[in-house]
Amino acid sequence: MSAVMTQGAARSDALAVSEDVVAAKRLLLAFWITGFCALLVGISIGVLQGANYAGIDLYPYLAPFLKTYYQGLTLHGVLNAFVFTFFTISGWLIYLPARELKLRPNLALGWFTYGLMLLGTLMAAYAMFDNSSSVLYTFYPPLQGSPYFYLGITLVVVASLLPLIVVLDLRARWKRANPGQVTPLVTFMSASILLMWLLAALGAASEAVFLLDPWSLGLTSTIDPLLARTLFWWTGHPIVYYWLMPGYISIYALLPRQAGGKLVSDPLARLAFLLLMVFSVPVGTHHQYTDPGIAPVIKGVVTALTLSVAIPSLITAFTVALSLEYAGRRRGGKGLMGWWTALPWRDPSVAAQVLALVSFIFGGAGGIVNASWQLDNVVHNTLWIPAHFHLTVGTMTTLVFMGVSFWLLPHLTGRRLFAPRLALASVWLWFVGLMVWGFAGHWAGLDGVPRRAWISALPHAQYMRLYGAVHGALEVVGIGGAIAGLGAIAFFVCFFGTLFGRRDEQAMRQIPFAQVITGPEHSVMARIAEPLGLWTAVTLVITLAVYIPTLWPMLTHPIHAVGFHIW
Ligand code: HAS
Ligand code: CU
Repeated sequence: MSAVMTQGAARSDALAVSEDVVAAKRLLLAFWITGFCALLVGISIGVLQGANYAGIDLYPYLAPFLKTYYQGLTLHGVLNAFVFTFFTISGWLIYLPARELKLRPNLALGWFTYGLMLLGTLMAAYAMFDNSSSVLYTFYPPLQGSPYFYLGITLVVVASLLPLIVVLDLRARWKRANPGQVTPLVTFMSASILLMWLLAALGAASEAVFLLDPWSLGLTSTIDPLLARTLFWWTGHPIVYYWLMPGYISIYALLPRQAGGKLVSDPLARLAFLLLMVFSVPVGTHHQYTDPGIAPVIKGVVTALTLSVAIPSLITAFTVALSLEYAGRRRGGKGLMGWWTALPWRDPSVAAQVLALVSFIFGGAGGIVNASWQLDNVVHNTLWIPAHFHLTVGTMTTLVFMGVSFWLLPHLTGRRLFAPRLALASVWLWFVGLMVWGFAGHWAGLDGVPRRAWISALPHAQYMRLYGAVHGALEVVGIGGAIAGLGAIAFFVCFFGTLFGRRDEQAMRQIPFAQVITGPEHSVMARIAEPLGLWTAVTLVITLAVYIPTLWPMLTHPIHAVGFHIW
């Protein structure tokens, strides 16, 4: 399919020289290892969060490293949701298109991206570990953190935009050599993710540069919390698709091959990515249904647009399910569900990704509840919301990338996957742990247990008076977190065991680019999706049409709040 190299590509461009491949692999490995090291620290703290809800306060034992639950929660959110994702996704989105097109990526820019991201991460980490910036991963003002935190996050976001230049350059070179042809699928997907992310990042980048950075440096004395929140969510919603879609690349373009089949439709995959791009950027204010100062008509429009975002995921559900069914039947599966059991469940990489899809059915269903303005009033700011996002970013992003690691690390290092059975156990433990925590968290949320609350620090009698009725569900939250924690330990044993394990060139797997049943060659859909610049402009227009009336009253009636440090 799209992995076919062009005859006409300039010789100097071709990635045929194995040194270039080695250099590209080294770059991705650096991104991947750094991202997973952040995840390791982030997950370790996650177990404490689960215990907190079960009524067990472990923080007093962790002084002086961690002083409060809120410091732990800030580290947990920032390391998992930003650092892990930004590093792994940036490396992934540079490497895969380069290999698909067989072109040399701009490695200097790739390493510059890595360096800038690392610098930003170290600055933010310093500010989180010294407890000067326990402002949680949404950093809502007027909670105030140190300049290191905001400037660090600013650098990380700026760095995450640079892979766009690398991918657009690869695509342009390929198109020059292949006039009139549509972009190969993985490169199309990577470019659309990064273009969407460019528009998405405008919100948080403006919040950082115009509001948070000058305020934390003392150049301004007050801040507008509503304006800051709105700019944050401009980015904060589409960022979830920036986390989701790189996993979708694996689900669409690699998993069918790993499962023993083919992707049923390349044009449908393009349609899904196009819709995700167009619908995801304008809808950030669905995180602000309960905020004052946003007109009800805007909240209504955003509800409709948000529900539209589910369409590309439903397209994904059916396209991917059919591709998996095709794989299962080729492997001899018979009857209504025989294909399901015939999938290669012993392959930890396949199992991880299919289990991630299963959990995403529940994560996505919860998202549709959140999107519905009236229903969101019941669940907003309760434990339901973290339950929702542990069944989305905690699985569709994290579990898919865990599964990818099982072929990617041998591919990058030439070392054999360490303890494949333990790897399989790790993905099951992660899946079961997060499903248990997810169900119990949804339940406790419906019973009104707040999110982000240090409830285990309450005197026991008060804890029981407030949460006694739902204590059973809260204990299950803690148990789910502990099971997932065991899965993480098993996973990291395999991860580092592979990195430092036995060299085995035989184990060095190829990238499993899948073949397709229906390709893009004669597809009208593929042609419609191809002008990504045009679709970026359309998305910008829709985004501005929603955000200009949202932001205008805020800009003309500013709020001046002084900052405060707590915890
Ligand atoms: Fe969300 C809050 C709405 C998807 C992450 N979301 C959050 C937060 C995070 C997050 C982190 O409208 C909390 C932010 C905070 O801290 O305050 N979300 C949605 C909707 C979707 C959605 C409509 N969210 C995600 C994804 C995330 C993510 C993806 C991360 C990666 N979310 C909201 C809303 C809020 C929210 C409100 C604010 C709530 C509030 O009150 O604060 C949709 O995109 C979901 C569509 C998905 C589906 C599922 C499709 C199923 C598939 C699997 C198929 C299975 C197969 C296997 C093929 C409709 C693709 C075969 C199996 C067989 C058995 C055959
Ligand atoms: Cu959202």
